[in-house]
Amino acid sequence: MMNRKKFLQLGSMGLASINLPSFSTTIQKPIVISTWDSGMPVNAEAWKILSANGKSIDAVEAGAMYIEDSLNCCVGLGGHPDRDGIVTLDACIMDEKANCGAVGGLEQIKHPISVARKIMETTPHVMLVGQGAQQFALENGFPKEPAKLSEDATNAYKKWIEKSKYQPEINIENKKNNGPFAPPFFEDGSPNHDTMGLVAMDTNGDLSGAVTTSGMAFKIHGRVGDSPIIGAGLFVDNEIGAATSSGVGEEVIRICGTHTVVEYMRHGYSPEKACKKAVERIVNRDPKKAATLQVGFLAMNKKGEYGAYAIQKGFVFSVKSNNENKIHTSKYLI
Ligand code: SD4
Repeated sequence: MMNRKKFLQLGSMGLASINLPSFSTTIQKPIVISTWDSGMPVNAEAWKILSANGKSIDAVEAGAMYIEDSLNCCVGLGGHPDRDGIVTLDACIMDEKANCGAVGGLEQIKHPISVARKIMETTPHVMLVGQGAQQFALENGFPKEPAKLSEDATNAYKKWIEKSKYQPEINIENKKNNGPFAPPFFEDGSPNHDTMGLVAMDTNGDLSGAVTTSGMAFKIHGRVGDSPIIGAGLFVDNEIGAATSSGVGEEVIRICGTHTVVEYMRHGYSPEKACKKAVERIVNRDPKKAATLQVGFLAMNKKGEYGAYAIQKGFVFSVKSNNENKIHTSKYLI
């Protein structure tokens, strides 16, 4: 007959054997993931910090700054203007301790991501917008610079102003450019995604994220999307994982998108499945409307596993770790 001591011994062996696989699971770190194929050089910039055992918060800021510097892209002062022809920038940043900072509708400042970080580190607030955000930036030594609309952005704006039709469509691929890695385009061929979201885990296992954008092209002046809103465009929970988004911000805000993704991961879903569940929330609410727009989520969990999901075809994301450096195509729902 089995005595109590033997039972307990067996029991503990049983438990050990159940727990073993998770102890032996290798955590992929450091690692950085970012939205779109334009995330490749962004990841490379973040990697310089991550591979030198730097902190994920520094890595994501450096990645976001890189794309803000590159005026050929649709992010930063070279981005698409609003309907009044003014470039307004949104950004946010969040670290492993849930410290976060954000700016909305910031004009004539090259690095909104660094202003967001400054707000996070030096004020009791999370978000500053418009004039107040600019004033804060200037007072903190960020130089004022005029927007430098890229050629693409200028042409797209000139084309748009002809009809001034307020019907923004984001990130839906032009049928003519539907190769697996073709970026989404406006009718005239210019790229129509304007957002860089990235999430990184450093060698310490700490997660951070950053998002920077010129927002939806030709938006109403003053409009702020999901990108600088913590829980919509970005959310980091260092116990669980982190997520970012791209696409029509209004739809992301309606479901607190990235917070929702992280909560699905908390309940055991993989990053890809968690992103899919969030996309389903948007689509199920209004399938007809969802068919006309794009939203993509990108997420990472604490094991360094990552995944994405979008409403439509065309969302791609970039990954850099010790094992890979490549662009992935996101799965999509409709
Ligand atoms: C916004 N989500 O302002 C952003 C736009 C975007 O690729 O992601 N563009 O709604």
